[in-house]
Amino acid sequence: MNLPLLSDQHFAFVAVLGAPNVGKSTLVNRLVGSKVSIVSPKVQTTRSRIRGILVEGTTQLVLVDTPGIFKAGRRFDRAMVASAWTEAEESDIRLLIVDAKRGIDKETGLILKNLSKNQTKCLLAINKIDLIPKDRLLPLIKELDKVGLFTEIFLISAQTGEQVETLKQALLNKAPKGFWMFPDDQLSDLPNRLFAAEITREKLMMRLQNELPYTIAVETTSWQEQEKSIRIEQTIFVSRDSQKSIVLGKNGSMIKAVGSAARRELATLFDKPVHLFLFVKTKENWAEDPAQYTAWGLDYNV
Ligand SMILES: Nc1nc2c(ncn2[C@@H]2O[C@H](COP(=O)(O)OP(=O)(O)OP(=O)(O)O)[C@@H](O)[C@H]2O)c(=O)[nH]1
Ligand SMILES: [Mg+2]
Repeated sequence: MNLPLLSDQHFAFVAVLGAPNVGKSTLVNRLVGSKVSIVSPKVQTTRSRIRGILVEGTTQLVLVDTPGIFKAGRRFDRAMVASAWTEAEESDIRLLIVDAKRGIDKETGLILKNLSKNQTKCLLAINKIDLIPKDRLLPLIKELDKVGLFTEIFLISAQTGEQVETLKQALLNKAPKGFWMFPDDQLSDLPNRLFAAEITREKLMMRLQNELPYTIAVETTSWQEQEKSIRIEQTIFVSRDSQKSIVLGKNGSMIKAVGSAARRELATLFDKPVHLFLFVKTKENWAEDPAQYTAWGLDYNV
């Protein structure tokens, strides 16, 4: 494409905020038009900010997907939530997502309280409208409007795409004049090694039950790009030996299923056959290891 003249360029950071599981990552992927952030039916899927980049006309938007905000206890959870609030403060535009079905639950209530304290103006998107009859939305819209923080309200389904284009145009129109910060063909700022680890973590989150998804971390330990394929080695960290056997599964069935799902998706995403090797290691208290925080741009001391 022809780059717009510098004097014509518009640019904005858009922080996408909300309670866990409301559909922030699904929306960011849809707006970018490509998968940049992993999605799962479980809460706390996103663990750090993920930037997706969107270009249209003279405007470049950086959509910042953030971890869901909730009342966090553990150090790692506190770091995730803190990173979401940092993005909220540092962005040009804030977009709050509320789940149409859950409405103003405990987590969203907490977010509204915090935003109100600082009188932070936001755009609001009520998401998952495909799940409830339209007439049931009215009381929720009224209640949210009363909060007095929202300059515009959108009713969307990130999953089906309903009204996402309207929201996108509104975001594009809000971007002030400013130079683009990324190349026009870049979709995300996450390095391939980290993104590949995320894809494997997504497959684990889909399959593991109860607390287990929250006690694992994935690291890409080797990445060899060859002419016709990519060879990737990753380590899955669990915090106790007993969890290792669950991740491996009976006769290795779980790790095999995770590996082949991840490998298939990586091959599509990177447009090359992928050879993926997964190892499972016990690392007690990986969530207390400062290196894990640095890798993901999280603050250890919150
Ligand atoms: N029916 C329906 N489901 C949706 C919609 N948007 C997202 N979902 C589903 O909601 C679940 C959570 O979606 P995510 O995009 O991972 O939510 P998130 O807000 O990023 O979650 P965290 O990263 O955990 O904070 C997934 O199962 C999605 O498929 C929607 O518009 N309609
Ligand atoms: Mg997410």
